[in-house]
Amino acid sequence: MTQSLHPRDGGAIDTIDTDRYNLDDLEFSEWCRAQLEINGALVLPGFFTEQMIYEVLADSVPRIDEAFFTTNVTHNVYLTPPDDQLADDHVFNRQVISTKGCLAHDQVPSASPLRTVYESDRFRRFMAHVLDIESVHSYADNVSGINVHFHLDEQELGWHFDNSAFAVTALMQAPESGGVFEYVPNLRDADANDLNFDGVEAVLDETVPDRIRTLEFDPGALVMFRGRNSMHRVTPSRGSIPRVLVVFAYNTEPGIGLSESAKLTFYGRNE
Ligand SMILES: O=C(O)CCC(=O)C(=O)O
Ligand SMILES: [Fe+2]
Repeated sequence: MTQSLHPRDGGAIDTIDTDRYNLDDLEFSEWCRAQLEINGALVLPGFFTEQMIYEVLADSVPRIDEAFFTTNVTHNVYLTPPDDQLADDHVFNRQVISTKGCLAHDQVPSASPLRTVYESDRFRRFMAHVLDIESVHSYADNVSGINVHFHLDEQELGWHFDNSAFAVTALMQAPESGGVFEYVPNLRDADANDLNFDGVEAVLDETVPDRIRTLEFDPGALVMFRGRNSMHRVTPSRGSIPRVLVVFAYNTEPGIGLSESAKLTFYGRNE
């Protein structure tokens, strides 16, 4: 049967392709866990349905003007303020550029399939199992949970380590070219306070190209990665089609939300 591309006319839509991926199959979750551990990243192609992609793009691309754009923001790879005890060209202080637009959680329509997925207990149980943690929880603020990122022509994310222990993303639209996710698995051990200056510097100086891996994924893929220890970037998008990527953000504990100042930095507002 041909699926309608206007699912709202016919009620709720399918979001996750559960014919292809059985989220309750423990053997499958174990396999995903092993992939994540070995590679620092897991890609499940075609995880989200075409209907869902259609809906998300229809809900978000026409509202690109409402996104908060950070252009020419520079940061170090550790996403911390500079250390003025160290030289400007010390790897800790070296600046890279990130530019992107973001629709925050409270800008995602209440009927969006993104909310269905984000709130799904089944999806959460699956992720907790893959991540080998007890449970995952929503952010206790109005902006962090679901974010829709846009990269217009020439926009990119510079090399960085994430603050969060894990990331869950879903590509909705690829640009004409560029917008490639590159990463270096397990470049440091954040829990051991290891910043690995030499390793990071070698990547920034492009002296170790063979250590850099490309994560290939098409629209509809679910991507999970451990960005706290695996340094990563997204190369500049090229062309008039924006890259559209959804980030689902969770915490390992309930009740955690962003501070007012962090909201201002990342979302341009403190409400
Ligand atoms: O756009 C992506 O694929 C990755 C996003 C990312 O690394 C981040 O938001 O920290
Ligand atoms: Fe990241």
